[in-house]
Amino acid sequence: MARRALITGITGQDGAYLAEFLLGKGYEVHGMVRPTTTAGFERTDRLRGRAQLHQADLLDQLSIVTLLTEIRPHEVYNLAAQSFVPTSFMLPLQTAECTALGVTRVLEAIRLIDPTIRFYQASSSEMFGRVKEEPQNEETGFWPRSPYGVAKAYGHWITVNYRESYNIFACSGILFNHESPLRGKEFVTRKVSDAVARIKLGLLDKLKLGNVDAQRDWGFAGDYVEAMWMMLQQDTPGDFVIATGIKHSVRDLVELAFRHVGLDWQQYVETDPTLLRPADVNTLCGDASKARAQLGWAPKVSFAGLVAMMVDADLERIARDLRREKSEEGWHRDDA
Ligand code: NAP
Ligand code: F7E
Repeated sequence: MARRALITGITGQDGAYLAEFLLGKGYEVHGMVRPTTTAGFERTDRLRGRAQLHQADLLDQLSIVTLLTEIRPHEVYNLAAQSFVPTSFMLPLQTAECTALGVTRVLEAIRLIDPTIRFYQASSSEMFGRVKEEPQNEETGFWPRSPYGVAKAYGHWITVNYRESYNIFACSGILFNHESPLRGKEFVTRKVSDAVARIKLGLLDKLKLGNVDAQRDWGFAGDYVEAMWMMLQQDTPGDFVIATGIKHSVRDLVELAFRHVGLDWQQYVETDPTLLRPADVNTLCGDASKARAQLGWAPKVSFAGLVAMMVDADLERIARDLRREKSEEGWHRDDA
């Protein structure tokens, strides 16, 4: 009998990659979708007929209880969150309700319905915030710098607490930034790849950015979802940092992305103070030695490979949309 997995946040970037990965492993995949989804179904369309989608909301305890009762999954991957840091400054309470308390709601449902369900919590390097040491590992203390980071720190500790209190197989994956062509366009890597493609195709002339000195440890989402699954296949649950161990600045990212299409970034990029955050995380770099040793996990895609993949995907997508628009215009002219 196939193992059943429930993914909250299946309409997000990681949800799409994880669903595909689990289907490849022979899982029966179920996804939780908010009736008021903001991400929409663009990423889940390709899963049609292969993954089953169900309506529920992390803000609504009974909807989660009902869902677990219906599906009775063997594994739950809690990827749903309000995950954009600037929005968390604007909506700190909504972020706390979803990104922090939402974790407890899922854990409570597991405790009530079936405490043998294995649980993965999508924790974040944003918990390290104003870093206490470099690189950061599972023992590094937290100093979150945004309502999002604070909410994720709560989610991490409640996961540890349910493991220690109720013996639930609960793992916290402390994932550093991971990106892909499916990344939301509000995040800096995709904002850059989309703008570079538009500039190259003559559709845009400027790209406005905030803190270009910020440094991140960026990896490929496809590599990172594999680590989530690996954590739940262990004999004992634990917490793991997932990262490449290499950091780059936003400036490096921009330079590389423009160079990939033969352009000089300095002619197109402007800084905009309105894009600065009330408090930013200036540097992050992870030490994934534990994951490498215990899970046998290692990233496969390099930073340069990731940037090229994202710019090429946006170039292809935008050029395709342009061709479609032109051919539709042609149809309309013929009709007139
Ligand atoms: P994402 O693209 O922003 O996806 C977030 C998902 O959460 C969406 O499917 C969204 O669905 C859903 N969601 C939001 N509020 C919800 C609610 N109240 N109830 C149910 N679903 C809700 O994020 P991602 O990049 O895939 O990241 C996945 C998880 O990993 C998130 O928890 C994120 O915080 C965490 N994380 C991400 C990274 C990274 O670099 N990508 C690193 C560390 C940790 P709708 O809006 O469509 O309803
Ligand atoms: O910003 C700087 C910005 O929004 C990265 C989420 O997935 O990863 C993500 O959070 C850096 C920051 O990601 C712009 O100030 C400069 O220092 O792409 P980001 P993030 O805030 O690191 C973590 C691990 C998560 O868990 C989160 O869910 O880039 N930056 N100029 C900019 N950032 C954005 N978005 N837009 C700019 O124009």
